[in-house]
Formats: sequence, structure tokens, C-alpha cells
Amino acid sequence: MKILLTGFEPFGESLFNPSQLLVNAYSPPALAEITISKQILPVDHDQAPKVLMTALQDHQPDAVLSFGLALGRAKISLEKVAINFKDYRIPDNTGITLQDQPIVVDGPAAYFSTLPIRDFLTKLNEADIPAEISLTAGSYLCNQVFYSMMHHIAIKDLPMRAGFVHLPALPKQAAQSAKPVPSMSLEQDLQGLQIMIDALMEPAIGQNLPAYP
Ligand code: PCA
Repeated sequence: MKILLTGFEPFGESLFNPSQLLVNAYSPPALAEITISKQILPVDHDQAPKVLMTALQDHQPDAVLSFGLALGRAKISLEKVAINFKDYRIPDNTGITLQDQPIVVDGPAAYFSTLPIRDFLTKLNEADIPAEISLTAGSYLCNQVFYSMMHHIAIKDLPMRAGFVHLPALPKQAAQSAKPVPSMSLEQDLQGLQIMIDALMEPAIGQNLPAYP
């Protein structure tokens, strides 16, 4: 199985992005029958979807696990829905703030994740890793990349499962914040990622798309 992992560079006031550190730090267990490719995405309204599409074409993965930071969330957020809406709360890293715009003109209002997020949730919780199914990936770059990816896979009818996962801040980000911010360690993020990859590798979970994912 070929799995593409994506993370984002830091943005806004954050000096680190746990998604970037997670993707860079991950290496699969020895003998695992998987090929991992990695792509860090810029927080750039124009470049982020393009860099992701190029990575999809270059690596032709069976599954894509995309990660980003959701500062303020206390659990690993398994995103269910990507919406066709850009409405940035803060500028991207090029200084642009987009508001009230579709991601794809005349595209569907939303896409669902095609990752087995219910199975992910069960397995993460069994391992005592705080996780939840989230019904909003926001309206910033993470949602934009999530929607663009699902739209690309849908219109090209690619045999690829894909979805988005938001991570809490890292402890060092919480420590440096004036406000109380929940956090999760990189070690726990890594453990969570391995659990998700193991679930994808299980034939009953990883290969059969549920009728209603
Ligand atoms: N989080 C932002 C964009 C990049 C990231 O890591 C978001 O939630 O949209």
C-alpha cells in the first residue's frame, strides 16, 4: 500500500506546526508492506492545492492522510466534511485574506472524507489517545486543501482514499501561549498516526469502502 502523508508549514503566530513535525518524524516499522511518501504544504492560497495535486500525481498513493494544526482543539480531530468555502480568519503566509469565496466555482457544497474515520476513532480511543470526529475543518487552508483534494479525486475518479486530520498544539506551543491552550505531544501524534496506518492496512478496514463512508 502506498500512503501519502501531508503536513503544513507554520503560519500565523505559530512558530511550529505539529503536522509538519509529525510527517517529517514518521517512519514506518521495519518490514511493514507500505511505501510512505511525504509532502509539506505551504500556507499559501494559490500554491497549497497545486503542491498537493503534484504530489498526488507523482506518488499515485492508495491513501492520503493530510494533517494540519488546529490550535485550541484538545483532541485529534478526524475531519468528516470539507466545504466549498474560503473565508480566512487570518491572512495566509503570502499576506492574502480571502473571504466569502468558493474553492471550486459550481463545485458541490461539500465532500465527505473517504478514510475509515469511525474505525480510526475506535482504535485511537482504545489506545487512550484523545480523538474525535469533527464536523468542521474550518474555512482556511486546511479545509481548502481537503476540499481541493476530494474534488480532484472525485472528478478524476481516482482509486484513492483521502481525508484530513487536525492536530492539537504541541506542548511547547501551549507553554509559550499567554492563553490556556490544550496540547498533545509529538510522541502521541506519532502513536496516533501509526494506529491510523495500521487500520488502513487491515483488509477489512483499509480496502473495503463502506457504502456510506
Ligand atoms: N492549520 C490551518 C492551515 C495550516 C494548518 O496547519 C488550518 O486549520 O486551516
